[in-house]
Amino acid sequence: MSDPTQTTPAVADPVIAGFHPDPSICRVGDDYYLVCSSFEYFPGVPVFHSRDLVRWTQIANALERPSQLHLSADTPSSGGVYAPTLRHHDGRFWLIVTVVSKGGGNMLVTATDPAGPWSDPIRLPGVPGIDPDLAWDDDGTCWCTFAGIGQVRIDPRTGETLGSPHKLWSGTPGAAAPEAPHLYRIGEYWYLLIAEGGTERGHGVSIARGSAPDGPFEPCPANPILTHRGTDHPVQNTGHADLVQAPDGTWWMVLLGVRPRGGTPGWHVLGRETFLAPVTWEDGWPVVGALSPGTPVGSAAGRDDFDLAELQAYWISVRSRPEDLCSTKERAGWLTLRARGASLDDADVTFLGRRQQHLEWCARTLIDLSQGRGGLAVRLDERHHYEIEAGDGQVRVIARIGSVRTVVAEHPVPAGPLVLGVRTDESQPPHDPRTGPDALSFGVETEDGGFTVLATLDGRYLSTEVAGGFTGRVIGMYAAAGSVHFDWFDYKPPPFA
Ligand code: 6LW
Repeated sequence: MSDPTQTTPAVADPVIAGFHPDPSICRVGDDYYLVCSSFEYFPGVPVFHSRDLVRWTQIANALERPSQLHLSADTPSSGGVYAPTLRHHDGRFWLIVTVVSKGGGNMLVTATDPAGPWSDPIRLPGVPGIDPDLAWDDDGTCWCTFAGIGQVRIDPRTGETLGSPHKLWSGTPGAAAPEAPHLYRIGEYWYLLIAEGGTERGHGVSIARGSAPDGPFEPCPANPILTHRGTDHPVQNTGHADLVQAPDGTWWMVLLGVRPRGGTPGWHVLGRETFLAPVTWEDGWPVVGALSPGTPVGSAAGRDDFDLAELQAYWISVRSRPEDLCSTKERAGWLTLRARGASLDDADVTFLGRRQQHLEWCARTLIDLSQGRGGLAVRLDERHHYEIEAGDGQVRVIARIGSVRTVVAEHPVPAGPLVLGVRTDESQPPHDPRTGPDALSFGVETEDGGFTVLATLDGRYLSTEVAGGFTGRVIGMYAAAGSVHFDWFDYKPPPFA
């Protein structure tokens, strides 16, 4: 048992903070591009750009049209879009991904500009499983490698499989879940990088090499080449990696990791985030260095006044985003959400949110309830969310934890627009082992700019260790009845005033 009086060491920073797992990276000239999984959210597959591997800007979502991504209403939370691979070949970007949803499966989209537009999907019905990878041989043969670890040749222009899938490698004997394969030609070898041990605390990265893309492969004697299992490192669950070479010849790994906080067993609330590590080579095997210092701030802190006709790329909705239910065009300068589902418990809730990217943060929104009821929510999934909801002259804080749904606080409010807010409770010491990972205070802003807290809730119930699944917290606005208008949404790290 760990010593409960021991406090958690200082955290290391990701390069892309918040729920941005399963990173896949490629470089073209001086430009790096990176994509992540997006699960039940729409649009899907955020695309990032960087020149230095540390500072990343989101430039698109690859799956942003209903013709590219249809997530049926019965797509469970943590179903949907899994583990893309991004490659540049023959003057085009190729993105292959699994959509875990009715009518989904493995598919690929292409673009000449990673900022879009991306093509409609080419389906790959003959590619089984999840985590597909793409690699090309010198003669143009395209190898698709998938979790398990298996492989099949494909024609990426038609989606046809050429021959039957064959088993490639099972990873370290006895290790769970060999997955996330990436195949590379580096020097005289073909390298097969995989994740194993499961995407939880046992996660790690292993590698094998051979002289042909379809094996046989010889495992690295130093496997796993990366894992934080059983260590006191503040970043845990490290795995699901991809390699890239910089223009100066140095090698780098992007990988996912989580930042658990609080007492035992530790809760992480931001989902799996993207980290960076340097790679050197010894005897033809990669050696992964300590995680690089990342950037302390995520991509998109700040205020959105909803003055643009199109929503910014970081906004995501649950499963779909029909324009007649979610638009900045209906009332200029405002976001209008029209209710479909009646609450965040419903699969078809009208919701627009952004990933939580900071450990301490505050979000506020100015809401006009003259035509409906709605609010501000922190969502992990349908069964795990907290929200502050207003309408009919009342404001209430609601907590949904597993099968339990309860109104925690209720208060009358005067008619007219209202500022709703949620913030991490700064009075809670974040590294106190007796507490959860954080505490969230929900309230309303007073006329003089003060903040009246209606309820403070333990953040552990909106963590992956409680809720399960592959995602992280998303903070946003929703409509519960009628039409609800939002003048602005502000999200930022401290100071809150
Ligand atoms: C993904 C698998 C994994 O498909 O988690 O961490 C799964 N690795 O490779 C969901 O992201």
